[in-house]
Amino acid sequence: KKYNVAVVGATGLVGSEFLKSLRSEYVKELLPIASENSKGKRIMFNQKEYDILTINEGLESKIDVAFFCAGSQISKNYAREFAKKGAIVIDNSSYFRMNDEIPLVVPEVNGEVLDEYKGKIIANPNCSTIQLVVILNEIDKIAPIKRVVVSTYQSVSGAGQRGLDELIQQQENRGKKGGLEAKVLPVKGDKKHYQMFNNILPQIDLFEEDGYTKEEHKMMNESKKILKIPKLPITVTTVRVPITVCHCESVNIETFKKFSINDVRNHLSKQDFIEVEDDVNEQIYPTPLNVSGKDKVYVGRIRRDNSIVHGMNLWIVADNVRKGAAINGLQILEYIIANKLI
Ligand code: 11C
Repeated sequence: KKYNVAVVGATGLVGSEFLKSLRSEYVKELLPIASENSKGKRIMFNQKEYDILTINEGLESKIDVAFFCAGSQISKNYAREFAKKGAIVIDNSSYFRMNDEIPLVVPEVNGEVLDEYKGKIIANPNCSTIQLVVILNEIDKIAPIKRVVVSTYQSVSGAGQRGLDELIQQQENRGKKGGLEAKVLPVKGDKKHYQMFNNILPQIDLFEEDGYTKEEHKMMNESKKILKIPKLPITVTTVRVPITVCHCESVNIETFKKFSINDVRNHLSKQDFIEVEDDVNEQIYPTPLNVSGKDKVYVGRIRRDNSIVHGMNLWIVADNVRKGAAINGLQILEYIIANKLI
């Protein structure tokens, strides 16, 4: 069976990556949708050129499934409209994620929440959450998790095209007058902006009253929802580093019962959506340069935390634009097709 597939935000970082991997075998008609600024642009899919549509033009068409990756405001204004017209909406924004009625899905972790779902909107989690829960879910099967402490090292592509452009411009123009000027990072909507080149910024998104950022709240709240451990003690510090693609995470996990590091490594190695790169004798561990462009979640530096009774440390890396966004959205689409939920 084939479907009419719309991509809302088709010219953006995530939309482009989604179109690169969308398989033509289940696309009847592709509807690439973007803002008025992209009017007149065309995009390639399956060796064919497509005109970009505005969102209102899209709404007039028959759409079976729409992938929204144009930010929260667009999702807020239009996702329900698309759903009302009969489309299943896979939404990459944060807008619906914590809504109790809306499933928040990483298919290899909790795809089954879709099996009985009668609604039309499905939320795709935050990039840094996805790679974390893929690993935590497997650890929890070996030894139930008691507490998690995470520090992230996130690339500028997480801040969208403008964040990515800002780092690249600073790199290229750093010798020139004003070449290091910052207008976007750490976050477009905040009062101050700081140089990203040759720097590290312990702020991703806006601060909330408790001193944590929205990104930190997203990681804590979304992880609890996806793992179905609402009271999981988890604390997170999110940090922007001057690299273009991939998010890295240093993760400390305390468990309720004992485990062997070998069992952890073997179990993770057996999962086809995880790649274990872990041999310190050969200096093998995942890095952003090697993981960029890949679709699995990579893990290394798996070792015991000797400061507590049952604990471990590990290092998780994934391509935030692919597994962290576009590919996870595609996997949701493939899950609903495979399970005849569409
Ligand atoms: C970042 N994780 O790296 C953020 C971007 O909620 O989908 C993802 C924002 C979101 O800046």
